[in-house]
Amino acid sequence: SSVPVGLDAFDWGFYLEKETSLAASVSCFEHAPLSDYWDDITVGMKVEVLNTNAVLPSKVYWIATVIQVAGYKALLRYEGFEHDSSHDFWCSLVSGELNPIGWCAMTSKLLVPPQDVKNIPDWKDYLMKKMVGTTTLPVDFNVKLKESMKSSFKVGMRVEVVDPRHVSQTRVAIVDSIIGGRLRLVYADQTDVPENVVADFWCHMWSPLIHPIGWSSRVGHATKTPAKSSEALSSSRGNPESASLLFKRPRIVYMGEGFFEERMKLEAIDPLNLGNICVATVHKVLLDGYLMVGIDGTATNNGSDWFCYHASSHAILPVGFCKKNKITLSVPNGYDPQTFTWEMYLNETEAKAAPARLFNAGYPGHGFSPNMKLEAVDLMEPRLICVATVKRCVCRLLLIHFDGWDDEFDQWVDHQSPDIYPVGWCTLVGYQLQLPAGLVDLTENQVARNKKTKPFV
Ligand code: MLZ
Repeated sequence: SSVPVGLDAFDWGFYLEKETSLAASVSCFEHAPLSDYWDDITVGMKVEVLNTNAVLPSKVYWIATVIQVAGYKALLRYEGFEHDSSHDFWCSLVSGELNPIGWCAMTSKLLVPPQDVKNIPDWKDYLMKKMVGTTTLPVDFNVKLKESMKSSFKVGMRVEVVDPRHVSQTRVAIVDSIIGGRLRLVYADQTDVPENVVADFWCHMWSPLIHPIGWSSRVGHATKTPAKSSEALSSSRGNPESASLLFKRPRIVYMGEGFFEERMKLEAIDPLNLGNICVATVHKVLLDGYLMVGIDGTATNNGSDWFCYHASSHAILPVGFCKKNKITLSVPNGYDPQTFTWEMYLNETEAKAAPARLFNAGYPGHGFSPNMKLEAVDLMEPRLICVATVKRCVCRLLLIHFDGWDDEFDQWVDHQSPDIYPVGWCTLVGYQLQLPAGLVDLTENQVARNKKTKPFV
């Protein structure tokens, strides 16, 4: 699959209005550029921006106020329009088009008021009053933006990545391209894929699915042995390993007495169906706090669908979690969800529940709430980043719904997942955003149409 670029920016502003939704704030996304600085971006702040409400041969600028912030986008109103919202416009805060107050003076640009504002006799006096006590963009905003877009991974580096077709093992892959901290990984060994196809995988550099070379053998995880004759061996000579420092480390867990044990039962997000939280078993305890977990009652009984979760992962949950949080627990085949009880099941299987204290339940809170919009990776097809909505928040977990798609596509993710992004992120990094299903045609037409006509009715 090719690199998904080339875009007509989705009109998030119109869409949010139509859906009467808010966008989750950039500050909710720790891994997103400028996340740490987003508290400086507030409604009411003033900026200098191109004045499109002017008929002059050269470019002129004007002061505008931020009326609303939605992810990386801001709704702006030129100074002078007061309560008249009819000229409001959406603009990206990170496209370089917005400048701090004083920028025009410093760069000898002309500030010219909008031609449709006619009732202000003394602009100087008006502005003096309006500017009292207001804030503007930090002067180093664009410098910080550039800095926070840097990635420590480099094209050509080798990593170990979970094999999506055989989730209990990892395989070696080479970083082929990097967009916004997301890596396109191409498997080193392509001998098991059809000719003319390049098997690849997309994930964020902080994804729990990727590891430094040597990780699998160190912790005791299965790994795909490359075909002897494959190019993998020769190409590995030219490709440096990525230093383990680059990877997100899971928090340290103490594996002494009273840790997870084989055969212990728990609830776990199904790695192949991320909308389901299932009855599950610890099948193996690896080193460094990693566990091989299997969903109970699945067709394959050979361990090929066991999945590696770290003990601190959001994806494993104590017995009773679903009941407590009014989530439908997916029970093993042959059991009735209506009558299933853990007590009975533990009895029947002669197993113990993993003690609740072993799970990473604590979290300091987050800024997400239901109905907020965002851009989210479809983890079942991780090349795709889609228009999405937070449907539920349960402790650390968010249930992500993909707009226009059936609930079957919903996915539980951690609030700190590197696979969810603020509104406007795709445009910022230059990645294709998947539009809500069913909206595609409308949006294509809209590009050709005058921006101010209502596209979604
Ligand atoms: N090939 C898949 C794509 C689904 C993508 C959904 N993203 C939310 C299908 O059409 O089923």
